[in-house]
Amino acid sequence: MKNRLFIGAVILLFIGILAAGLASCDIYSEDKEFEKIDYVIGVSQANMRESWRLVSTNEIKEEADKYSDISLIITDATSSTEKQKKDIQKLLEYGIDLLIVSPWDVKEMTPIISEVYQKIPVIVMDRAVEGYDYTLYIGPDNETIGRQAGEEILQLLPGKAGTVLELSGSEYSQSSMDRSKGFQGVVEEYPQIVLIQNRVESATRDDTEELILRQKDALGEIDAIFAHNDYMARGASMALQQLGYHIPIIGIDGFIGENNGVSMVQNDTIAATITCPTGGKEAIQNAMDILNHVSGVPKQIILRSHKVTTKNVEAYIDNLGQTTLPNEDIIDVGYSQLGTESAWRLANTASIKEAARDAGINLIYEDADQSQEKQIEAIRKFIDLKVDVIVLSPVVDTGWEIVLQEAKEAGIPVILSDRKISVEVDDLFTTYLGADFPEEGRNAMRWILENVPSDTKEVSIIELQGTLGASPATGRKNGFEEILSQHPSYHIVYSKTGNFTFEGGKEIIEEYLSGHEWDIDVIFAHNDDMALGAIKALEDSGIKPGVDVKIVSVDGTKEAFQAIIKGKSNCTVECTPLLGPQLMKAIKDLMSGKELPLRIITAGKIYTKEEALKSLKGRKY
Ligand code: GZL
Repeated sequence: MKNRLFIGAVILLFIGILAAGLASCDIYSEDKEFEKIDYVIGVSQANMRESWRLVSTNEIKEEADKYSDISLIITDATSSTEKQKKDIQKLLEYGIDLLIVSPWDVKEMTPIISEVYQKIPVIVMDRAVEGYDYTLYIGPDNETIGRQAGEEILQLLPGKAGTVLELSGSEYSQSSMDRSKGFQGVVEEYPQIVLIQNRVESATRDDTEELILRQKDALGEIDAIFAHNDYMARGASMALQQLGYHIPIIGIDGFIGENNGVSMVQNDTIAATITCPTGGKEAIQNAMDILNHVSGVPKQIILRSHKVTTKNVEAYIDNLGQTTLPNEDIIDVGYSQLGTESAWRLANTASIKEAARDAGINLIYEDADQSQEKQIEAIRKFIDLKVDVIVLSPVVDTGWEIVLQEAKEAGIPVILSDRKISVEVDDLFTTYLGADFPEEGRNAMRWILENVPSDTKEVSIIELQGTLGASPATGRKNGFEEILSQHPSYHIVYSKTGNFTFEGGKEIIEEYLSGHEWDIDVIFAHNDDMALGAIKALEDSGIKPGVDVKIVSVDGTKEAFQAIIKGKSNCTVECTPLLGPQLMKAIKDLMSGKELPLRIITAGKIYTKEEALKSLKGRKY
């Protein structure tokens, strides 16, 4: 908590500087008494030119207004990385407690943000920096937004045929590239659709209007236009109006208010817009949880976007006005857990049961012993019981469409906990809460590169895979191989599934030993239990695990820590099973009418001997 006099001095100093016009920053603490200010939150905004950023900043201010004990200091980098670096330095000098930053140039800002993260909590918004050196990332899924725009453009083309003009933003804009990827992924499935791409570097209304006017002779061929934001959509619409053309347009951002996307759909200026939420409100809500050390703050919050069309615009606007009411009733939750195969799973179940008890939520628990059939039966049982919410930890990622469609028709929302599913339509579940599995696999291979040299001999790796078709196994394998493929002197020479169990890991090594002279440098196990099984098999054969062969695994269980401390294993990549608090918060938010993010992503650290020694005492799992 800050010294109140100090905070008062900071704010007065800032107002002084502001008055002198020496800084393009703004104190935002209207009507707040300095002596009540406990936290100062610095906001480094990339610019205040783009309307999307103005909306983001206003949402931050509006949400901050609800807390009497915080003050904001907002800086405007005016789209300059050099200035953003200076702004952040200045904010640190004024002693802010937490930084919210929307980076202008992600690559340039990553090291700066990483440095700040060593000192105070950092919330990154809108554009994700590389790696995980921040407290929380909040942003949209631009590839999904592009895919939604593609699905909408198909509705505008009779027979799914015609010529589409895509007006994209700067080639240096990650969000624009992601939107194009999602959009083109849809339209390229239809050979009768011809796609013409034009880039508007500034992504502004005026430049778009000029571009369309310049292209007036070619407009006769165009059947629909997709613009990467609503300002460009408006510019295109203004040009078409001047030229007397009526071509349907789809935009992105979806704000309310004159000349904004939703209002343009409402008055038929454009055919549809895809909302791109800013996360400003969520940034302040999570900032307060972080500053008050509330448990369950995730690593990433990926916000949900909606298609707003002439058909649903009125309902969309009505729904926006819905206030969220705290849910006082007992919430009944049907929870289908996949099994008891590992220490991770046992800790995961315990965390969820404990959190449900603490939250006063009635949890109806069904264990499936790693059987998808039993999970489907459990979901049908929950539907018959008319529970409020279904939580599913899916043993594999396919084969869920039918039963989840039944839940949807019964009006019961489904939350995916821990593992993902692959479904064509993304309205069969409300949100996914779990880890970034490919990143865990990348981290495992990065550790090998740093700790197992290949300069004198090529490195042979055995991979102990998790359950085939399960998202953590698929994701970790893909992430591991993504890095491996860049280093030709490292090879996976043997890879089998141990189904995430101790016995499974042990049997793979015994099988390998029965047919080969031991020539393995590293074992990569998709979870700690299989690594521990492998250690047993190695010791039974007189091979020193952790010495004769390095071992890296995933989960971060205390048993893995103990093996690492004894020198029998070398590294474990944490994947927290303690999802209970976040899951219950999501359920309560859902039941009070709040919209849940598309994905809530947890993250973990990498533990070797030194970190394991420091963290073993008090380890919860
Ligand atoms: C990961 C989880 C995996 C663990 C294994 O989220 O699904 O399943 O890594 C567990 O230990 O069996």
